[in-house]
Amino acid sequence: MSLASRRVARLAAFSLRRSAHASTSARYNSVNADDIAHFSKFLPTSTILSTLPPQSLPSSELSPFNDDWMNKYHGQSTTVVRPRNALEVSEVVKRCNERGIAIVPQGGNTGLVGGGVPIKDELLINLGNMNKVRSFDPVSGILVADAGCVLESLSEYLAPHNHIMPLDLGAKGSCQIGGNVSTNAGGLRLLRYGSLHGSVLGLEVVLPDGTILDQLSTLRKDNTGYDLKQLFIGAEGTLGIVTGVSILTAPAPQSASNVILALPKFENVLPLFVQAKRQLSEILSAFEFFDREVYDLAIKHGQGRALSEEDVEGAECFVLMETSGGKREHDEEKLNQLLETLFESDKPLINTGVLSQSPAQFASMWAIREGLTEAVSKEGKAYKYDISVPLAKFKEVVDTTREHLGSKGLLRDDAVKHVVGYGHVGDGNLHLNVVAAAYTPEIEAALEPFVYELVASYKGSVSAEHGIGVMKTHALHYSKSNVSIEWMKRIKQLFDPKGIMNPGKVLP
Ligand code: FAD
Ligand code: 2HG
Ligand code: ZN
Repeated sequence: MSLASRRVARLAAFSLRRSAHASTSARYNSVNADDIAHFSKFLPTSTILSTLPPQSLPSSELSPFNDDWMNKYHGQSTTVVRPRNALEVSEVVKRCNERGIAIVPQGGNTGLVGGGVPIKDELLINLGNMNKVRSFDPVSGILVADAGCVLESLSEYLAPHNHIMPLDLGAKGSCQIGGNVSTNAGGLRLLRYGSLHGSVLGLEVVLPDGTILDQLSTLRKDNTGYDLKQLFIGAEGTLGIVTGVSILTAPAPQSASNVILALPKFENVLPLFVQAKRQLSEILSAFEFFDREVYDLAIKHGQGRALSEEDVEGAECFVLMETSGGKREHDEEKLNQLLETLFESDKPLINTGVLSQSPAQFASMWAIREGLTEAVSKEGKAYKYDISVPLAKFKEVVDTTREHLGSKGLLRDDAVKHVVGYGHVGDGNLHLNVVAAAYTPEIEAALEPFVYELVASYKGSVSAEHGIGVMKTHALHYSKSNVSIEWMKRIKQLFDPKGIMNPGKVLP
């Protein structure tokens, strides 16, 4: 593509985004005082927050709901409702459907693609008040919970029952299971327990006309026709509001260890992964990668305890490897054997390795990896590219992006401060983060579509696990064919003919 035609394509994408925003406000009605009065008939006053009369709250009180986690996307919603059960959600949605009011379903508001905050003044339906465990069967391990349960609180609920959630992520203290399902969140345990498309057994969903679709099955096997729940997993609130989740949890491992390995060069990550899989087989439960620059940011911003100078010297990148299994002696023996092989090799893949010696050290080593997102956001404004590319290309993507920004003269303290990479090697998922002093159109224009074209050249995905939200609607076509997008639109039209459910998100 010539430079001129690339520029035209970029302008077209930009104007598409603008027109999507413009039409969002034109097509929908705003919430008014009559709507608030209507909601007050079945919702307690404490569950309605509004800048409209009679409450007339200052808009700052709605900021935690209108502004996203990165402080990158800002809605102007006047009203947030926080229903306590599916019936209340249904009543709110029925009203919105009749009146043509657009809705944004919201969980813990930790999403990283702007999907959980309004574009304009859509009604926010926050699920935080739906936070009860409905049932847990210790024999099958099947948990049924309200969608607003915070992920970490579900893990705490399961601990005395010797079970764990099949997913874990750095945002666990705020994100909700309904938000996890709606983004099809991946996270740190996907290597072991697979994706939510496998572990979610059933859902309860309020559809855009207010109908409650009860598919809250607790069956592991159910081949009775189309599996509708799969459509809502990863739909980012565009097809309905998830109010209940049935999920298969896992027996808690009897032993777990982790080790941070320091590597002299990125090229060693892949042979190390192959070796780890071969020697650890069933006990390998995580294999996470982070480069040196982002490790330094984590330590600078107080995420986990720094490794010793000796351990990090000469390291280009790190791998955090976790093992978990059923018998401590057996697991330790396997891990020790792997470490011996690595250290005794003629051409060692690693410089050093730090093996956790206590539960506190185990947690601190995970804190480094889990704290990378927070460290990056403390350092500056992050442009986040959550991509699937072949493992061998992880470093090339980071380096090529850095060089490209350099060629535009943007690698300066007052523009782009860092270009870093980390992610889930076991899942082929790289988090390319470009950390800038501020979000500016100049940096965005340098990054997009550049990064998306790079990903497409590797036949990768522009969203491995965070979703599309509002950030990537214009980039969907890099990873989905026209036919796929057309059928996605038809499905959206079928469920939500008035287009009230999270407009401007996912679909271009
Ligand atoms: P929100 O941010 O509130 O919403 C996200 C999307 O889901 C929005 O489109 C919203 O409309 C929709 N939604 C929310 N709840 C519902 C519902 N009940 N019904 C219908 N739609 C709904 N993601 C990963 O995949 N892996 C990670 O490892 C990971 N780590 C993270 C670490 C940090 C520090 C942070 C800040 C984020 C991380 N994320 C990660 C992204 C994010 O946490 C996940 O996407 C999470 O699943 C979002 O849950 P939430 O409840 O905060 O949803
Ligand atoms: C992670 O793996 C999350 O830590 C967040 O998915 C990634 O900060 C990011 O870009
Ligand atoms: Zn991730």
